[in-house]
Amino acid sequence: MMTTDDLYEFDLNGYIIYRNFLSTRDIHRALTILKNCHGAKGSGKFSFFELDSFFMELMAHPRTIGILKIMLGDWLRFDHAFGLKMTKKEPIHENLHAGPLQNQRSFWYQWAPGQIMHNGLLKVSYTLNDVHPGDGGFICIPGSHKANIAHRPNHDSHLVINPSMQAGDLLIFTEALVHGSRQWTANCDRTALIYSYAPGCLAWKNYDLVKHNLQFATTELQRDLLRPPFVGNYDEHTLQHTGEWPTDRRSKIRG
Ligand SMILES: O=C(O)CCC(=O)C(=O)O
Repeated sequence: MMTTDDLYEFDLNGYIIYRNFLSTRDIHRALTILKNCHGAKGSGKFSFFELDSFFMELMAHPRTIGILKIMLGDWLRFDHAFGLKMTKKEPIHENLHAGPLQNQRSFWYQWAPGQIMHNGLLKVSYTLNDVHPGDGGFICIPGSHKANIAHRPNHDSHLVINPSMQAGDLLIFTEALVHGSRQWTANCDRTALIYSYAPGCLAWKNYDLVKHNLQFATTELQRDLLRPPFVGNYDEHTLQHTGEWPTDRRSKIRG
């Protein structure tokens, strides 16, 4: 699900774009549902799970989960999600944020001996409109997920890029990458769906604020991805070994 070329690209840059990931039908479906959505002032954020079952299906998209299993391990979990709707008329707070070991060390990127990739929080962003050079939207400093100097350049630094994309492209980036948003300037609206995933031991967002999404889950995989963070699954009365990996549940996460 992730080729050596993909791994090399992600390792080098801290992000990767899978082109033409969503079908025209899916893009159309999502945009139709989101037609009347408005992003919050200053950030463009909105919530979407309550709007249609399509967004839960996208959370458990088989190809995405296959890629994420390589990046986060089989025991990955969904952490949180939001949509972004930006127009050229509504100003947003332009910014760069995140980076290696930021947010209580929950943003990490590391390779272990044996060529296994380890990630903390990851973002998966479905782009629902074209992004041409200079349009604004997602920005990042490629390679900054491996930076050794605690330094945050300005969001208009020459080190910052604003990648071009087409509707239906999928952008995946590690939160260890210094990234952010730039003012949207194109005539069309910017609409993106951002899903965040974590290794099964980690919650970035307070689970009390996320668990209500379980009411929208309709499949076992969706419910499994929405579980709280944990690894051990035993109590003191059972004879399982301490720290045993919960293989019974792991086998249910299928890409
Ligand atoms: O896509 C964007 O504009 C930025 C997204 C972002 O900063 C984030 O998800 O942390």
